[in-house]
Amino acid sequence: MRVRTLVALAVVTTGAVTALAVGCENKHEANQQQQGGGSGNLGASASLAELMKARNLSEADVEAALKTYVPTGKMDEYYIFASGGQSGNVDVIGVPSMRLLKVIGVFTPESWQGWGFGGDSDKILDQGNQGPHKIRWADMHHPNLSETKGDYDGEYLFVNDKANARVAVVDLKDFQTKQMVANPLAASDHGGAFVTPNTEYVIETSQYPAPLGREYAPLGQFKEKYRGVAIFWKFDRQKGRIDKEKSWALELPPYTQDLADAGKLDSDGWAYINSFNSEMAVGGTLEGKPPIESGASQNDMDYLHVINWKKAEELVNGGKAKTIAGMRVLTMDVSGAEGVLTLVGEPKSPHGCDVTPDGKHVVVGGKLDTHTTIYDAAKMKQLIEQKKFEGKDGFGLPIMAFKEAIAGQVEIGLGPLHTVFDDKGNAYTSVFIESVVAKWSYKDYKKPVEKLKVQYNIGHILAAEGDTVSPDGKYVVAMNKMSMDRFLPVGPLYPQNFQLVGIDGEKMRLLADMPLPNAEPHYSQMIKADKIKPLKVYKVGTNALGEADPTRVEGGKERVVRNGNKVEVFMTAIRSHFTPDQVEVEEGDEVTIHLTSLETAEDQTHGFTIDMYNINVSLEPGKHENITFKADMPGTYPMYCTEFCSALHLEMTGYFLVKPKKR
Ligand code: RUQ
Ligand code: CUA
Repeated sequence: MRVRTLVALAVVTTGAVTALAVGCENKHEANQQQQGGGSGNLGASASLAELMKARNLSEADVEAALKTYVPTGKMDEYYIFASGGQSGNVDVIGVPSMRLLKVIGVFTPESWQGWGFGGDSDKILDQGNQGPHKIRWADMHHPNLSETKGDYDGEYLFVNDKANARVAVVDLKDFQTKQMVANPLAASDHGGAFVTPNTEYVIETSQYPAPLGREYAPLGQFKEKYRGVAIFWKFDRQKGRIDKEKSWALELPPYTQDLADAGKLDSDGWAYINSFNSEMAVGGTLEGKPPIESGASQNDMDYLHVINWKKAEELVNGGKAKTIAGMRVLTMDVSGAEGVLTLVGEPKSPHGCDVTPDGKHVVVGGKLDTHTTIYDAAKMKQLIEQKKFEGKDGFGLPIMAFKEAIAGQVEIGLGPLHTVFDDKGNAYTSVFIESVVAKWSYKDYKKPVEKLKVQYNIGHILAAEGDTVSPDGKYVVAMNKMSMDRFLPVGPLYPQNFQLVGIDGEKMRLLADMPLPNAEPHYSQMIKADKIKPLKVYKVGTNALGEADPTRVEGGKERVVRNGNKVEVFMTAIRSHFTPDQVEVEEGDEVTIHLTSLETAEDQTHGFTIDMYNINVSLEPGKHENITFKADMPGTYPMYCTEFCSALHLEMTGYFLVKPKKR
């Protein structure tokens, strides 16, 4: 409305309106712009109308632009942490500008950050190796921010890798990955990473069933040998690391577990995991059997897994678990009998599993169902306490009656998936097939009050602090799988499309499109910017783990130490030289360069590479790196700084000489 008036007025020309329209707080400046406009007495207001005409912009476009434009020198209000999908890394985006601020190297080497090219980050990437395989990619699905009392605290980010069953910990003090844990039990995961309300645990649930510990078993033994599993990774907040020793797991039936969420407030202590393919179809298309997708869609109901994790923790710590592949696992016979693991039906091929901000309900979508189903956490707790079940599944797990466990169902549309929440009791569900965001009230379970078309095939959705105990409202982002006619064509592989939606007005408003050229985002989270307090510089000598490195180098103490065929180079970097700048070793030597940046000024980054040795590290101010490699190629190799750090950046260089062995 404001803009409608504004644009109308703009044509009539008033300085004040111009000032508003150009986002300029200084009226005097705006008036000057008018005078310098060169269009006689038309003024900038008329120019705005002309500009709109020339660029074919509607009033709604102008309003959207004004709502999302962040002028130079001003900051965004929120951060989005988006999963980079198959890129294996995290995208950090500012809202409302939808500008990409950073890509955090996590599972995949990323050379700008020197992530995975010879420095200490290699050791972190190696923590994620599985068996003999150095895995260097990921199918990242669900970033989850650390929480305190169910609210984002801005300290850590956890992410999962669906393809190789791993979880990583990113420290938001420096936006760097600090740890990776490889799942010892499952070969794929999906229901993770989800944190409990005080980040006691990071939950990682398997996706495709397989024998625990990844043993071999023929598909004919699916029911007997194949299993799902949920790992509860214990997070040590003091250390900022997952403590593998204190972590444990729950054996699950071989249904395909999908998404998960932890209870909060009223439902704290509980976790919910949905599943599909309770038919346990395994395909066999060449043998004339139905393909998995149709075999998996026979039953009307799959199962929501309702987990009392506080009780499970007690049982595990009381010695009731069995050790499999080095992990304590509570088996189904114990967890079924003790009320730790209970099932309840959920409509066919569910997806999305989202606990409401008050912790009272769990919302589940359905890929092949038109409803969202709203489960009542308190009712389910009561049914479990009173052991009121309608039967057992094929693994002896108790099943609650669907009708008694739910609070209601809402007819949403075709293919409801994920749900997020605002501060007014509204839920926003991504509706894949219909390509809409459906807004509905999770208080009265009526039909959607509004649907907004998005472009196209929205998979995931996020809202400002939308899965905490106190969502902010304001923004929703539709994460769309397809973007056919939205961006300049770039060949047959299209970008994904993030669409920012304003939800503070009466109606939802589409505000901006952002192409995501960096693979398919799944889950993402949006956090208020002032909750994140990153370092500006490191304390000189800090390594990739965030510790004062024992081999950090002081200025003036640079040296080369030889011990047999082991050569240690203690090197420093400061504008605009490396000391030493000549290093000569013998072919076959094992070389370690301990390299400290002595810089203490903000944004004074250097890079360091030795040509042809696949070595590249990033030296943010104060950073220390340890680079170990074998000097196996005799020759003369320039080493140089890869970041344009000063006027003498090109001179920030030296030689690494490898003297050939006598033959
Ligand atoms: S979440 S299949 Cu809906 Cu991992 Cu993307
Ligand atoms: Cu240091 Cu360029």
